[in-house]
Amino acid sequence: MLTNMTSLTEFCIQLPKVEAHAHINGSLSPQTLRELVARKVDMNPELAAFTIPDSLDRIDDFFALFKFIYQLTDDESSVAHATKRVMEEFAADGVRYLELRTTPRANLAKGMTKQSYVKTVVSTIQRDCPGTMVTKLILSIDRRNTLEEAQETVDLAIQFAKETNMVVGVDLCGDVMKGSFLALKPAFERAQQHHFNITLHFNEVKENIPEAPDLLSIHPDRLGHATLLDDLSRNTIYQRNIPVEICMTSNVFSKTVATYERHHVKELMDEKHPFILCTDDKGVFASELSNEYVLASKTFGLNRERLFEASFKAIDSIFADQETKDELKAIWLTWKKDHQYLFVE
Ligand code: 6MZ
Repeated sequence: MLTNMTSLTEFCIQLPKVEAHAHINGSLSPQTLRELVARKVDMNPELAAFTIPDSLDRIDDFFALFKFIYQLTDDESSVAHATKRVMEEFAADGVRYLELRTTPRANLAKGMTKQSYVKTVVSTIQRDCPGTMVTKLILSIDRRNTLEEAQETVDLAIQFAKETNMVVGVDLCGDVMKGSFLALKPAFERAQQHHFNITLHFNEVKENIPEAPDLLSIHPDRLGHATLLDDLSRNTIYQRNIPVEICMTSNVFSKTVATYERHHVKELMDEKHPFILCTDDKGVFASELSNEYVLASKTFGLNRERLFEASFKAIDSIFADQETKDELKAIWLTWKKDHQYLFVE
């Protein structure tokens, strides 16, 4: 009898995958954090004491972690190192198409402007992206930004999209309890006029529900999380077939979803609604993308065929043209043909 000795974990690592929701500074592995600390500990010994907690009481505690992490990526060379490592780790985990996202950040004391921050990320992608993977960039607008700051991010997206073909979208992220989307809406509308795809962190906590109609009013191309859906949001998302970026570990870790079993991806799967399994912040939440597939499999009983299907269908929701999607689909199908033995369970 044909038996398959490949574990589910190994299968999920080998499976070609799309990662579409990964914040650079949240994706720094313990090893990368150690490397970044080592570069700065002489100047700032306090950095050596920092550790990522095992769990968080509330999502608010998550945003506070970046006060530390941002000290490690406060100059261009550290940003380059972080970006390189994040790409290498995703590629080693079987990611074939990566949309990284990051919030342009300045630190004038070290000569870093928002523009040089983005330039550093873009040129690191150009120089160091592993050959097995394509990497694109989404620029994030933080909910705490002023409209002027948000417009500056759109300016950078326009500039770097012209200079390279790398910037494919604009995101709304940041502390879920702060800021207002309406104040930033003109920046997103301008990004759309320049043909950028838009993804918005959506309804992570119940306090976000009242502004959901404003977010949906700009017709986003994808939504991040979409954890708590009131009827209006649910109907709109289903009617417009808006793909959802799903981050199971992130949601359970930061307590916006009670348990894996109760995760809303189940409803999306039942409704055959488009979704992409993603990590969000694989460093903070200690979960590689392959692990998100393992979790989905174990929690909802998905066999290897269904895992392949989830990964394959995700290609339809990436921020790329049809030609790129078709090329990726061909890679996925060839991989499947060559690895049929891995599907025997
Ligand atoms: C909202 C999040 C997030 O941009 O500096 N970020 N925003 N919800 C989430 N879910 C838990 N996870 C990460 O990466 C870090 C930034 O990404 C946003 C936060 O604004 C955080 O400061 P970059 O590379």
